[in-house]
Order: sequence, then structure tokens, then C-alpha cells
Amino acid sequence: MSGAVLARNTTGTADAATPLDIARIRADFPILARQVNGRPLVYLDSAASAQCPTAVLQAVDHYRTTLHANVHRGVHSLSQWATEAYEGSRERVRRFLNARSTREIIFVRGTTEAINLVANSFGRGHLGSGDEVLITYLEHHANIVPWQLVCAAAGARLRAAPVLDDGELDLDAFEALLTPRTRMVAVAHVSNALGTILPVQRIVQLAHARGVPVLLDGAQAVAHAPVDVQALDCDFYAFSGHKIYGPTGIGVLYGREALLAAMPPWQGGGDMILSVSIEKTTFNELPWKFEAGTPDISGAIGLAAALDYVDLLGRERIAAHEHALLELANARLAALPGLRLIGTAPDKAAVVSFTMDGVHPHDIGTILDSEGIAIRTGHHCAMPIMERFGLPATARASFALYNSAADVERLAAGLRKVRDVFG
Ligand code: C6P
Repeated sequence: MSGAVLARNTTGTADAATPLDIARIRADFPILARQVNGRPLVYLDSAASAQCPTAVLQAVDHYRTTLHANVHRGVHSLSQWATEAYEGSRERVRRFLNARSTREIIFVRGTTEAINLVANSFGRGHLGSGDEVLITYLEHHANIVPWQLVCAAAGARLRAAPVLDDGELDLDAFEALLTPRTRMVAVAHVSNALGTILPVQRIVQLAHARGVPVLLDGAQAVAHAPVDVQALDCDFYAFSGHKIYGPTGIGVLYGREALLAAMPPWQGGGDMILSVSIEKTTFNELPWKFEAGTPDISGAIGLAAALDYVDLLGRERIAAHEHALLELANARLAALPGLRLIGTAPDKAAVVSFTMDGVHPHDIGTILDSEGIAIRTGHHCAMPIMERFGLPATARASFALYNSAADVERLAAGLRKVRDVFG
């Protein structure tokens, strides 16, 4: 992903001009040393879920073996230490996103839950009959279905902005779809299916000029370039821990404090209350108002370790490395006969979606797997954009900070084998 497209880096520590030492980095990820089907693993499915470095595995293990207790509940030492570690992780996330306050950082299970929280809580209070929510054709199902559900309940309408033939958002059409009825805009920062980077800063400006709040689905963005929610000026930002080298089961919703403060809780239970009687509940302050029940404490701690890892390497450097891999992959794949790249927008993250004449994407994936190469095939939980391109499925290779040029060459060689098998 080209660093210039996103907001400025406020936290990067490493010198952006020094390339990443990939051999050293790979040694941080134990799983990359394993063989799959008798071949050294080439992992090109980080858009689905990235691998964890030892630092994350150790942080979770250390917490589980020495600190674990429930948070915000006990007077005993373990509970206090666990609470400090959990709330310290929240501060780490705040710094990573450059949010103003930890009150704006809600721990959730992942991007899906973050969007459901906003759709249910914000949507419930702000959507009425005839109102509109505007998304795009590039969205993951997680940023479509929650809005469909709340729109159906409110009698509101879900609208989607189209994309151009190269997979870019049609920004003029997007602007035309922003009407006096639009109450919410929710768009991906980066498309998971095509890798398109959306012009989110412009989208926020256009929406805010009409008084419409904006949610950005950052699931595919945060791991790949600097993200600064103040510079983006978005109202909500959602991401998942497991796509940024952290554990599964933990994610983050950033929300502008004034909006979150006015929103009702969407789940009830322990920890989100100040007092409860049978007649009435007084809700807790932000951010705990939105964290009902025992949270994923070790997940939050693992996520904080993952953010440390990413910032130690430097988000600008990661972006530059992945961009070089994207260019190499584009060149190698374009040279293969019968291979069609799906999504060639000028601003792209290191995600390459493609089809091969006469070969079903699942067969591509199966043959590559026999070579130890992991890619994703299918509709990528983004059926509307597949339909836009008249495809039931694509093959998708997605790159991360630990991938190397050698991985791209193995992919190209694997695809030549697919061609040989299918003639
Ligand atoms: N995309 C992929 O292979 P969860 O499952 O809640 O962590 O993330 C959902 C999600 C939301 N938005 C975008 C843009 C995403 O890419 C994803 C997850 C994975 O593309 C798994 S379907």
C-alpha cells in the first residue's frame, strides 16, 4: 500500500528509508518455518488471517501463566494486575490509532462485531422510515448485512455506490448518492476482495459537508500502512486483531467520543453498568458502557504486543515493502497466459485477485496447496463485488510484512504448474 494515500504516521519509530530485514522478520514467526504437503510453507492468505510473531504468543502466554484473573472486579492483586494490563492495552490501541482518548476505544470480538455495534446502537437511534445508509459495492458482508438488518427494522434503505472497471470507487456516483436522506456512510478503507484503497479522506469530507457521520472498515488497512483517526476525521473505525498479527477473538471499535456518549448500549450485562435494580440500570462510562461481560483479556494483551511489533518495524516501511511485493506479483502474474487480474486500481494494497481461463479458482487453490502455497479462493465474503465483475469467485493472494520476493516467485511457479495441469 502506498503510504501517501493514508493519513500521516504519528507513531512510526523506524527510519522509513531502511528496508525491512525479511529473513530476520521471518524468524519471528515460528509457523513460517513449517512444511505443508512436503514443501516449505508460502503463506499468502494474511488478508484472511495473519500469523502471530513470537512476541505476541509470548505476551499471551505470559499473561495466562502469571497474571490472569477477571478485570475491573477484584480487590486482589491478580485482578488488579490483569486490569492494568487490559487497560494498558487500550491505551496502546489509542496511541496506535492516534485517538484523543481511551474513552474512544472499545474492545470487541473483531471488525464484524464493531460494525454490528454501530449499526445496532447508532442505527437504532438515528434511522427512520425513508432514511438511507450509503455503502459501496466493495464492502465485505460484515459491512453490508448489519446495515441491511437495521434498515429493514427502521424502514430505511441501504444504497451502494458503484465501482469502475478497474475496481476503483466511482466517486462521482458516490457523491450523487449522498442525499438529504443519507444518515450514515459506512465504507471499507481497503477492499478485501480486490485490494482497492478507497479515497476515505475525500469520502469523509463529502459526508461531513452534509452532516453525515462516517464509519470506516479498517480490517484490511491497519496492518499495512499508518492510520490516524484524527487525520482521517472519521467518526468510527473498526479493525480485527487477527489481521494485524494479533490473536483471533479481539478487535477494536474507535468512535468519536461525543457520538459514543450519546449512543445506547447494544448489549447488557456485567461491567457495562454502574448500578442495577429490577426497575432500572445506570450505565457505566465510556468505554465500558459498550463492553458487557468478561472481555477477551488475553486477546487485548496480545493485540497490544502485535501493535508494538508493527510499530517497531515501522508502518511506512511495511507499506513500502508490501508495495514492492505487489508490483513484483503484478508483473509475474501478468506474464502468465490466460491469467486475468481482477482489480487494478491505481491505489492498491498488496492483495492480488485473479482468474485463469478454463480453471476454477478452487482448483487453483488446491494445486497451489499441494505445493505448500496458501491462498484464498471463493467470493471472499464480498459477493456484490464478485457479481459486479460477473464472477462467482476469484483466487486471491494477499501479502504481509513477512512475505518475500521468493514467495512471489513460488506463487508464479505454482501457477505455471496449474497451467500445465489444465493445459
Ligand atoms: N475478511 C478475508 O479473507 P472479522 O471476521 O470480523 O475479523 O473481519 C471481517 C471483515 C470485515 N471487513 C473486511 C474488509 C474484511 O476483510 C473482513 C474479513 C477476511 O477477506 C475473512 S472473510
